Amino acid sequence: MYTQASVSPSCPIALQGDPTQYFASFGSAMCLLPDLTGDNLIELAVGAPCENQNQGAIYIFPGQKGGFRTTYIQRIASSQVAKGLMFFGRSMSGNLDMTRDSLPDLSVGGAGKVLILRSRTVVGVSVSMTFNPAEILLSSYECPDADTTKAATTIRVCVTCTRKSPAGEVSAQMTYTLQLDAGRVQKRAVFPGKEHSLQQTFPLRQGRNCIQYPITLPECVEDSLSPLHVAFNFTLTGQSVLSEDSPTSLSEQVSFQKNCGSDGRCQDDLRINATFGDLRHLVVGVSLEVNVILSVQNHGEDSYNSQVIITFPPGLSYRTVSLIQAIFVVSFHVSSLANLGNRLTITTNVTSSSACQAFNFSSCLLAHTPSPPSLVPYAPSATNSHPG
Ligand SMILES: [Ca+2]
Ligand SMILES: [Ca+2]
Ligand SMILES: [Ca+2]
Repeated sequence: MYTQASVSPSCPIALQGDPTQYFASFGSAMCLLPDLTGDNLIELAVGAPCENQNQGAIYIFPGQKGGFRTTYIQRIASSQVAKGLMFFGRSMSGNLDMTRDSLPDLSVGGAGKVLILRSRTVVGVSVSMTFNPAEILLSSYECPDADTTKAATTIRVCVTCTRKSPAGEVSAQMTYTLQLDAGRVQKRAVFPGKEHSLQQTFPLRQGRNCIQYPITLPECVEDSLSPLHVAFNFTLTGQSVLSEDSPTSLSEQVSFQKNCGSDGRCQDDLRINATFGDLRHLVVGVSLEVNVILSVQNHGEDSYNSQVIITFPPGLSYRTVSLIQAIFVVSFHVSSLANLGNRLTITTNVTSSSACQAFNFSSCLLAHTPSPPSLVPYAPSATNSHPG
């Protein structure tokens, strides 16, 4: 009696090897492998024995829920395992442990040879970074009283390593880099040895592996608003391999203590004053420059991201700003065609991220704008002629 098989002919996914390899005979041999990646899902090995002029190669496709990923995680070419071996990958068997380490091996057949490829222990890592103290204290950074030789904080990085393979030894070297103020041009902090970054290698063991370093601030810190970013990056070498879902970097930050009282909130009280100095009259067409003298005072707690916005009429164009002792001199060019009327008004506004409200100040100056002359030179138009 004929019974219809339950195999469905539909093929929702297609696996593919190196797309630049033609006549590869991809799929000549296939075998299922026990989990190699440490996620408890089986893998698939596919042979392509005619790749590279019949030298051959094999591909490993990782398992995923309901099937296999269509992108391979490893390609092993014949030239990587044996010199001159032809048709590598024309037969395969994956359910064996020839090396007796309880980790699955894969035997791959070629022309006249069978090779055993052994799998390695997969390890997963998680990384944590802490600082002690958790905040850089005012006494460590606020000049002139700061003791810049003492550690401002101590960083501790812990790497927790777990074996993801069901068996096997963890054997790996971790090479890490730690960077202070990563991505910032003006670095504020250093490790012992006065370096902004350091690189070290240590043998990674199962369980917690911790390192710690003191961090010092060798100079007065001007920008205490931006926290100190620390970047940790690492690579693994050795017999064990890192699982796909493990991180290879971590970035954390430590803030500077704010000088803003017990409530932890900074409330500044900014005032601004603007004058034109001794200048009493501005004659448009005669004075080509006008200076605004600005002074900003803070009557409250520390101010952050403080900024001054100056509003000025058309006809003036901003030139420079210079700091002379505690005042700013802002220079403007005055166009000889500026139409200022009889009064030049400049509005200044000071604000910050810690301000309750912005503070405005307007200053004005008598201006003399000559009236446009009523007589204009007569210029007969050469083009305005009527053809006869
Ligand atoms: Ca797997
Ligand atoms: Ca084995
Ligand atoms: Ca406060």
